[in-house]
Amino acid sequence: MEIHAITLIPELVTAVTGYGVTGRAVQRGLLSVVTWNPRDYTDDVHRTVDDRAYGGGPGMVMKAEPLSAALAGARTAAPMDSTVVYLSPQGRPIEQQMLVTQGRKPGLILVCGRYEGVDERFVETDVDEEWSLGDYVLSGGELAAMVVIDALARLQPGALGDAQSAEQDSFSDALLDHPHYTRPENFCSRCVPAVLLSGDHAAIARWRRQQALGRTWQRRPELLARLRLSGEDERLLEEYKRQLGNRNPGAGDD
Ligand code: 9D3
Repeated sequence: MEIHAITLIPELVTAVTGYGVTGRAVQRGLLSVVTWNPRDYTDDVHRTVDDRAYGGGPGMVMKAEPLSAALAGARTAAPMDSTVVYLSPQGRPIEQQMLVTQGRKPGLILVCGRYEGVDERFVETDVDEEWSLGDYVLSGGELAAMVVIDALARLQPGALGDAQSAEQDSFSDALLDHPHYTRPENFCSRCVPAVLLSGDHAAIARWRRQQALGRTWQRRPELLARLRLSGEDERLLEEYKRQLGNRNPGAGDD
């Protein structure tokens, strides 16, 4: 897929294409990232991209004309019907399913704001969707764009190794992961759970599923509430709670 990013700091956004899974996806031609700088679409000597807010108050606002002109540039190069996503604190919190849906399409145009944000008329006329990373304050949309690019890169067919991609089609989005261990068997007097050394692959799969269910129940109960558990999952989770209660006397049992 092609991702076009409208940004005042293109070097920041393109940094993700130089490393790791994202870098390999670009090298393999599975992903391309192209930047468009609103500053290159100004017509005054100062190359002005921001101005004071109507109504007063601190902080500057990104001007609509350079943004719109940069977007027109992006549209000439991007696949037809590319979705225009503005990354902003007012947006819909990003979830994996939104990225899976977007990752199957050929083109995406990301708009990164700086300062207090962009002129609302640009949002009204040019933006299809507004996405947020969550309820905390960043200083601009570039890091959010990098997050989206990273998450989309690893969803492109062929971007991950075989082992990783096989793991992806399973239930991995819905539950938190189980714990992982590697050598040595004993680290700071803490041993690897015996079942993982047993060679009993069915028992290992059961233990991992139980850990995933139990940790999700403890740490992210709202994720568990979205699911309809099988009878086997219910039993595994009940056993997890019971074992926890035994090691933690007096704890609640809901
Ligand atoms: C402290 C500034 N705030 C004024 C009350 C508003 C504000 C303006 C601009 C807060 C953040 C930003 C810049 N943020 C983004 O561009 C951004 C963002 C974020 O801050 N949090 C979560 N997701 C995102 S996506 C883009």
